[in-house]
Amino acid sequence: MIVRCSSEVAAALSEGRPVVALESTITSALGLPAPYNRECFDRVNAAIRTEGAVPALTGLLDGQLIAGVEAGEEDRLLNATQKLAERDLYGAMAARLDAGVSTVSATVAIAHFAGIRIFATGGIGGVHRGAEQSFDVSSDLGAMARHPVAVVSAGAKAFLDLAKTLEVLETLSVPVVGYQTDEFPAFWSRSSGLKIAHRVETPDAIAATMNAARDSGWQGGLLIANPIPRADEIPSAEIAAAIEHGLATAAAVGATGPAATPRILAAIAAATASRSIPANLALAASNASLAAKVAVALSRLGGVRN
Ligand code: PSU
Ligand code: MN
Repeated sequence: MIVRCSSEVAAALSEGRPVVALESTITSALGLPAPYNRECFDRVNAAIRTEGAVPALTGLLDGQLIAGVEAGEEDRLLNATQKLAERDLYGAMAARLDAGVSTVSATVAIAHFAGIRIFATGGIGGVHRGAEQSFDVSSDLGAMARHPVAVVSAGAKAFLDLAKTLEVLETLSVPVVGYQTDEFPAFWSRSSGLKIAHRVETPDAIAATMNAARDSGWQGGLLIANPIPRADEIPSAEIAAAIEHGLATAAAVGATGPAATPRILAAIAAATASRSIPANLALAASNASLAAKVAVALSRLGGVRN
């Protein structure tokens, strides 16, 4: 197999026990400032284990794609500074890159190759505002259409153009499933005003939807939209000013392409006096917990592998 699974992840997969893939960008300094990146990693892992599933941190070490870390490898990924989208993986493997962190697009690819069906993140990348000029559309969207992995996310980051993001997901035929919501969540806020068609109430219903897609021959993934817990949300009016500031800061320093998302996130954290960070940690833990419940349901239904 092209992916090196940790011994724990390999054993769980071969025995049909629940596994949840994780990206490593959000738990690096590109996603959250230290020490919150580690706190995020610890909380997400704990949330998955509490539900009885095994976390599989993805990324690249010594030129190898990995799913699950052995002792000592965790720090190498938390401290890595090279962001790898799906298309960056193959050059990094050939060049035997020391360490690189996986984005959502890279993670759905690695999870697919490893046979893991579900993945928890914070928020996916999507269509950037002004994409009609810049053409900046995250490869996360296309990757979700090409790899049979369900992504649990608190919607897409609210500094993106959420309406256009939903339009592109429709074009790509990626099913969007609202977990106990009729609305596409806006990452730090539960509400975006944008409706999604398919709503489910339970992790079992998510697993059933995934199995229906797989058994019908759909070769791509699904997006599971899980709003941030009520107690942790930042109302959209409050975050709106910080988002404008974040976008302006990134534009002023010329951060475009892959550099845009990390720069915007850092500026929003600064503009909210770090209030965006606990919200980010809470939604990541909540997504991990839901993904683990779905993994447990898949395991019970006998469909843990893709
Ligand atoms: N969500 C976060 N923090 C992040 C990201 C998402 O809260 O750092 C990362 C994810 O790895 C996502 C990536 O896949 O940003 C999207 O980057 P881009 O817009 O360059 O495709
Ligand atoms: Mn981009």
